[in-house]
Amino acid sequence: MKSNKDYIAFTDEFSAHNYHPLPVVLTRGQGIWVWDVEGKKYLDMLSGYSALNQGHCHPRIAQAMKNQADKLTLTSRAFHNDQMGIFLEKICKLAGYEKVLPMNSGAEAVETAIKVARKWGYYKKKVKQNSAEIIVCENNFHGRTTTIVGFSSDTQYHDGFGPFAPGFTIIPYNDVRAFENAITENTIGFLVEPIQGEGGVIVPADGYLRKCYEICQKNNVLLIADEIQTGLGRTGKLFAYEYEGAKPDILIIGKALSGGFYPVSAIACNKHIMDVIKPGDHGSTFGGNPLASAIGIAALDVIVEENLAQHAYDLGNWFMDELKKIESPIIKEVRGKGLLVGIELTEKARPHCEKLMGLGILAKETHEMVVRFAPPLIIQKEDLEWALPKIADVLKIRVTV
Ligand code: IF1
Repeated sequence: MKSNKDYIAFTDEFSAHNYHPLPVVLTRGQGIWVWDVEGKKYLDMLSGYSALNQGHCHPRIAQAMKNQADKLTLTSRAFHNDQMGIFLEKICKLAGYEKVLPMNSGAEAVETAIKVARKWGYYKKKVKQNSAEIIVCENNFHGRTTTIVGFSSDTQYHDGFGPFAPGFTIIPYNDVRAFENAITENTIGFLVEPIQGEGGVIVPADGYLRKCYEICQKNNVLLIADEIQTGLGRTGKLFAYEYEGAKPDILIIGKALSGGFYPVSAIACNKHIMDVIKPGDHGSTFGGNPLASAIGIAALDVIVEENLAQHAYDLGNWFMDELKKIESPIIKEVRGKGLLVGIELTEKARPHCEKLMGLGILAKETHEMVVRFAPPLIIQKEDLEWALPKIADVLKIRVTV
């Protein structure tokens, strides 16, 4: 039997080195647990960056995928299929919008939102052609395409990938005045994460999103919420914007939209925005395919029928209260919403993630100093009670001398 080390050495031979994963090779996942190639079991506290809100290999989604995989997987959009309408109706009813444009990766959905917003700007707001501006926030993460990294404030994400698309204004996050002052006659959208995940689980002040929503309404600017990570129950509401009553003009979803089985993403908005898109304006080979749609239908049913948002709300609050009881010289702040939790340390988080791995807990550092805990939303209190003493033991001790 090959060891973790053997697999890593073998894979490194052929793989681009575009990640620095923990030295663990996973071979099986079930619910909140994963196993490595040496048979060791781990509690997954990352959930595929919130694509696995329903847990690994959720049987109901797996069954939906298997049934559809034997029937029809792809038609292209040159023809209709019998699954897409059911899927898009479910999103519209759940999220409260009239129209959906289905895509694949999160970045593609963000790009789609940018294109739809710009076209709305030119044809509905009557902004001068090719002068549309979209306001974004420092520390944003919206994906890895060159348009998107072009407005990232993180040098690593855009170093060496220029030149970049114009038309984006970067402002500080959680600063209403900065947002209001950045609006010009050409501003057509404000693209924002309700909580900045990769930015280090940055939760803005209460009322921030609501005030931005009101400023958008006043200035005829589209509020574009990237809920690819915060959506679908993760923060204790179906969508994080619900905490603020700041319903976006364009909602972007992905990740858990498929329960981790398949890249499925979408944007949702109302007809007066989506009707700027005419046949042939936009699309993709796999967008809205019957397999993705069948998986998405089941993934959404699981989130609703297992009441995952409320569960994340109740358990997340208890979990954060417990984490705040840990007395440690290196814990600077415990923050988050629902089961999107970050612990900011006064030193690098990576060594602590490596120690947690040794204790059977998989977590990932973000922005160097933050340990992110985002377990599948199906996790139970006793599972977190199992993890808490281990987390406390690791985070009580300084690693860097
Ligand atoms: C990586 C981060 C998380 C996202 C939000 C769009 C996308 C993501 C809010 C794009 C994707 C993933 C991408 C993955 C790591 C992970 C990540 F660290 F990069 F930022 F989750 F925080 N909007 N996030 O979080 O969706 O195209 O990936 O489907 O690129 O390393 P995607």
